[in-house]
Amino acid sequence: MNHPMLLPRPTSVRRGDGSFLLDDSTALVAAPEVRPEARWLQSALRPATGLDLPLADRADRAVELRLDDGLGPEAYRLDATPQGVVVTGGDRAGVFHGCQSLLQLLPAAVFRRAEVSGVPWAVPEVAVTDAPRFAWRGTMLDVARHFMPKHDVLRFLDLMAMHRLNTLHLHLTDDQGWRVQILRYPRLTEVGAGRSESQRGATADAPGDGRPHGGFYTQDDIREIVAYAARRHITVVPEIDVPGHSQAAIAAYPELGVGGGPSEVWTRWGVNPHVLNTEESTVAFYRGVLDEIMDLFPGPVVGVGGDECPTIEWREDPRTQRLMRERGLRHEHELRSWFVRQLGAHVAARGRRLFGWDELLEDEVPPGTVVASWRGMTGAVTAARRGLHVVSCPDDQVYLDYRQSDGPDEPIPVSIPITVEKAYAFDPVPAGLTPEEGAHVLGGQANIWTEHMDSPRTVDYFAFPRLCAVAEALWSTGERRYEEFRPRLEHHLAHLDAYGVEYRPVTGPHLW
Ligand code: TNX
Repeated sequence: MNHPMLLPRPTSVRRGDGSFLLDDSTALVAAPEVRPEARWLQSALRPATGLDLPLADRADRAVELRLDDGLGPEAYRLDATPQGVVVTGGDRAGVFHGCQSLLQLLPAAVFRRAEVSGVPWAVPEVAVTDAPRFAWRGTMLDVARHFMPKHDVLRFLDLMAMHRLNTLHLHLTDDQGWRVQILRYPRLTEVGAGRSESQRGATADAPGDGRPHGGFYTQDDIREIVAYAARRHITVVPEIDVPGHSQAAIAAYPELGVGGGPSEVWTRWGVNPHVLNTEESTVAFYRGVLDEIMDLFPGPVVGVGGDECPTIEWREDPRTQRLMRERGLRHEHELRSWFVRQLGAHVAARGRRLFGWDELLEDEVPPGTVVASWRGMTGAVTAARRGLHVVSCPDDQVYLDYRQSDGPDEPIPVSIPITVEKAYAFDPVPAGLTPEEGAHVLGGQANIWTEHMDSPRTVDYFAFPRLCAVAEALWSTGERRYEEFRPRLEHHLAHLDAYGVEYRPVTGPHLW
């Protein structure tokens, strides 16, 4: 290896001829502020190397972790010489990212979970400087359509951290399931977290998978997920989707629906005509839900969805029409925004920012709202020009539920093909914005919708290696060339192999 194959690509790398060997004479030296990062590195190195690097105040042969506030947020320097390794971070997150790079510089077997003998744990002599291009480097996981057990969410967080991704957007509720315990409304999970095998009414447009399915996170599970993420410098952004995509909640509490509402959690995919009513009592209900959500998720941003909200039920309901007149609203889409604004005010009152899909731009949105642009990049342009912060996640580039090729052997051929190369070309800043407008783009995220992913194994296959490409698009500065990325990706896949990720092979036969 004459060039250290880091992924995502760092700002600069200088390679020397020597190397530093990690062995049982090596210690970990860390400033008190970065002890948690040192302990993380210690436990990350232990299983495969069998080394239990002691924490020390000083040592002759050391991996040393330091802070230097001259470096920017999340930035780091990694200097490995035959005498030792020094990771210097602009902040704790920077130190953590530097530790991730250190792991990647070691033989790929370091990602195995049991001791590997006969491997010299050599770090090549390098000087790496690095800093992220964007502050929001995300993945959205839809745990509503198919539940992802806590254990697998924790594993997914480790994989995100390996790729310097720092934001996990959890899509916690949808028509097909409510996945987070809310103490004051127990039926949300007692009823809303499970669906029957019913295939009644399935159509070509709205098929289902005909299987019973269920699962939810207790509040203790959520606290564990949030803490595990925080230790890896990942913020978890919750999303409670309203006022569409809410059939699971309506099944649990029919008074939330229009005219009695449907009585079952939906068993099909697609867009559902059933929506929440907009009574004051429904707004109050969701304020209560968001209160518990904000207690559980300390991050600055709280998602309320706002996407794909059909208005037919509101149009046909005399009571809703009266509420609209009383509120001075003429169109049903104004009612959707009204509803979102009520929740926005509640979120803002607790010092948090509202996060929602680009449908919110069809009307007035509370200042400070963060908009996820999913219908291509149009939403990103509109939001940035309106001075709103943007997270880009255009469906034609970073929807990881879409098929990975246009070949005949696609196991689950959803939508248009998004190849690794196409995902790699993703630029979160849309063309045509002025630099000031462009500065409103916080970053981007890959969205993993799980209608067709009923196991963590399937999520691996759809997420990787495209998520590696998206991670680099979000982290690395400077020109990106796929031909330069490809060999680094192949080197990186050995890490995923060692870790046990069932990614889609980039060459050779696809076994699925
Ligand atoms: C659109 S993106 C949706 C999801 C689906 C996804 C399938 C968005 C805000 N809504 O409800 O799962 O397409 O690709």
